[in-house]
Amino acid sequence: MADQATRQRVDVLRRELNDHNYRYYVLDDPTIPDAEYDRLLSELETLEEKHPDLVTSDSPTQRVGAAPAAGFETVAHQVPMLSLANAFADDDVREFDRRIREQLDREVIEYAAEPKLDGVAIALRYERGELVLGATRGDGRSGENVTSNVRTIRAIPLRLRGADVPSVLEVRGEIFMTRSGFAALNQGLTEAGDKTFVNPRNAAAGSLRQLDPDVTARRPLHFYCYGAATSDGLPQRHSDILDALREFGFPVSNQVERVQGADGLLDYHRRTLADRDGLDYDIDGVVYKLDDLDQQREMGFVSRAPRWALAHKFPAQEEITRLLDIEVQVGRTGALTPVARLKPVFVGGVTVTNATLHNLDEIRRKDVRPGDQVVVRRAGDVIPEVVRSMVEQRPADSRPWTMPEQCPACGSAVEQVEGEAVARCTGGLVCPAQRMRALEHFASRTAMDIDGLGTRLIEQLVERDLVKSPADLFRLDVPTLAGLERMAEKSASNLVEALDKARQPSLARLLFALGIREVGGVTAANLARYFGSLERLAEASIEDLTAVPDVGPVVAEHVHNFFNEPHNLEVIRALSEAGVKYRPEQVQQGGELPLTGKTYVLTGALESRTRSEAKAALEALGAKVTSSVSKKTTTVIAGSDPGSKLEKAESLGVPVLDESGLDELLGSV
Ligand code: 9MJ
Repeated sequence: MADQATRQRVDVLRRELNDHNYRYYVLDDPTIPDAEYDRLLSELETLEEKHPDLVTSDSPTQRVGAAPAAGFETVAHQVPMLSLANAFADDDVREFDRRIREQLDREVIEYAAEPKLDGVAIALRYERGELVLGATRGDGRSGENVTSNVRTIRAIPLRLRGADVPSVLEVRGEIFMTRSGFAALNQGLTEAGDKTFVNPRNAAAGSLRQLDPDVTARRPLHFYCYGAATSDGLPQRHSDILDALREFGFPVSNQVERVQGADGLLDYHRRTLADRDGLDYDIDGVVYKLDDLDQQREMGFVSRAPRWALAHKFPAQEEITRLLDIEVQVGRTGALTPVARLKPVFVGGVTVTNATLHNLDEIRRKDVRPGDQVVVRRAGDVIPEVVRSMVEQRPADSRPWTMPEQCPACGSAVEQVEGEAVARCTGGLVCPAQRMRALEHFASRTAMDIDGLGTRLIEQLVERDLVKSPADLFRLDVPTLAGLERMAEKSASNLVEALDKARQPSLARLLFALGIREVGGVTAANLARYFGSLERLAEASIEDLTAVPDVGPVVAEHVHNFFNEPHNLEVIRALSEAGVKYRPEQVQQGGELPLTGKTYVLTGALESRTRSEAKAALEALGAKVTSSVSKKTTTVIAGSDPGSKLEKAESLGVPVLDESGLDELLGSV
């Protein structure tokens, strides 16, 4: 007798499996990967084997598949559609071959080996050469009549080719969706705001079970055949039957091979697994079949699976595990990447403990939260990724994840620029994750131009903790440097000399050397010329900054964020203390062009030009054209129906010109 706990477990498993079956077969919307379903089913099978008194007629172990959905007529298969015994390990395959050799009393067995397509099994009946019925597998004895949908699949011939066709032929095969077709379909569904499919197999199943064949017709479905229900009038070897079916007009995978013995089977499995990621369709294993039909008959069946065939599965590419935490990694450029820490899980042939989550947008889109049960996918050599969360299993008090506001490596503020997916640490100069790169840039020829301070040397200085921030460079002395690898007294004193020389950079060089995001040499020179000193630049508002030639709102935000980070101000102070004094710049807010340094705002409709033409004409004369009015605005140019910008100009006392004024301005300068 089974104990209470076992009874309860059996009940739970049955309920869950029935739910999953319903979701899979009726709703076409599974919530767990196949491997997880298989595990639950095999757990139930094991328990029922141990306790036969617990078996009930409605147990999911007592049938294959589920009731057909309303809308399709049920058809009985004249020859049942078989299922295949599964193998995962090489030993299972050797055992399969050993049993056949023993029963047939042969030394070497010849097999047909085929890829195992991951789609929807289908039976196609041809009478007098014409397609009369397409039926799904259903429970193997009867399935759904989906003829009108099947007829829309162009890979399936409506009439057999050739003059000499059998009076009745039933062909079996797999309808599937290509990966590229699946990606395109999902993209279209996303754009239309519709629900997407989880994988190509579900997309194929969902497409085939559309009640409107027009919808099926628009889906990128494909078909490969892998056998016939009867062999009347057909060759006596399975591989020859496939050739004959090809002649009748059916697509057959070009990966079908004839191989010998267990070694031949295992070699085929290895080669096909290696090819798996290069294919444009999903395969979840390979299928071995005794090639000789007489030998097939001799081997016979156990329950509903033939003893002459075996499905040798590949490792699952999707598994479920718990998302223990979302951690943030800081890259060399300061980009923050969220990384999923996972409860270790065996997927795609390896144990996975981390997976990428890409960025915050991605996490939000997928609504992935720490503590969730998540589906992890690892295909081939691709980095494992979190595909989705099992939202329905989430505790009620769970909260969405947010990006930390401080860099986990250095504590500096994190910036998330509008419209950019990536969040970044603003402490490039002090952040240990970015130190190497920041120092390399600082010392480089176009920045501080410190001769002799190359990557190798910086690496040593950072590794030995001799240099944490740029100011530390200027405190290095000859004995310390001479003690490093590949350094001698002479090269050490040369470097100290070079550092000394670098103590008087131009403001532009120093600014560029600080490595502010998106501030290249030209922008640094413009900023230097416009503000004249670091102090003034540090105090500039976003608006002040956008008045500088070449500086748009994004660069302005980076500069502003940089000077608002106390760590960075500390670095600048330390540089000054270490004797770095930049040469002051002649402030030059008017440049070479007549309107350089002037800021205009355009509002309302213009008559003789569009607003963007007017903007281009002003910019060509060195002006900045911005979209909002402030007291820094030189002049507002107002066309007809100007709206609130004109009001704002008037309230701030900013001069206003009409279009004829603009004509004069453009003509007069
Ligand atoms: C698939 N799924 O590719 C069979 N299959 O043969 C191949 N399925 C099969 N053969 C007998 N290649 C029953 C199922």
